[in-house]
Amino acid sequence: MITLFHRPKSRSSRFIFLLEELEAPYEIRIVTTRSRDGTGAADPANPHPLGKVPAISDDGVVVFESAAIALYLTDRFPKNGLGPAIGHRDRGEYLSWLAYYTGVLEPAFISKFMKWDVPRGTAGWVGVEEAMPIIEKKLSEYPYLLGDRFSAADILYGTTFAMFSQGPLMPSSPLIAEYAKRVTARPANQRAQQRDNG
Ligand SMILES: N[C@@H](CCC(=O)N[C@@H](CS)C(=O)NCC(=O)O)C(=O)O
Repeated sequence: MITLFHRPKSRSSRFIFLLEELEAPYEIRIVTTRSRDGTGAADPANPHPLGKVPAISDDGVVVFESAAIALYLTDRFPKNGLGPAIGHRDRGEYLSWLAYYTGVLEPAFISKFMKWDVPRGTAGWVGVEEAMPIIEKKLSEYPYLLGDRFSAADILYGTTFAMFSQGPLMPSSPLIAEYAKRVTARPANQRAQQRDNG
């Protein structure tokens, strides 16, 4: 049984979406986290070493960091094909998009939000204007990041774009808006939203 350590309307919400897609047995444990305004506190019940969400426990095996959790869960529950297995041709692209999400895309958005210039050649990531076109190129040719196949990578990207595409952090793109809609309209996400409060 998977326990998801979760705070409503946070980065852990999309793991309810993923667990629903996977038809995995899971329970949700709501925890507190620190907030940007300095209020709130890390919850001693949360096994995440930084007190953040998401974290999961699989009968005591703890996994934290969104990309790692996505990979762990799609390997662990392969039935619905949400992640290509080891040896499958799409596996390399899948791992690349998962790592790109946390290693490049999130830092790019935060850099823009903070109005930091990304020191090209020093930072391991790039600015949003450079990070987005490779995603847009893929999605101009295919419905999903792995082509015709929906995967857990789309859950990370699609939910993030659904959140940011209306705001100033992302260049406006009908293609990305359509993709975000395609991902978030899935029935598993509708079920997930109903469970977001626990
Ligand atoms: N790199 C982490 C980021 C997790 C994260 O920052 N989560 C936020 C909620 S959206 C959080 O728990 N913030 C509380 C804190 O920073 O202590 C991941 O992708 O899983």
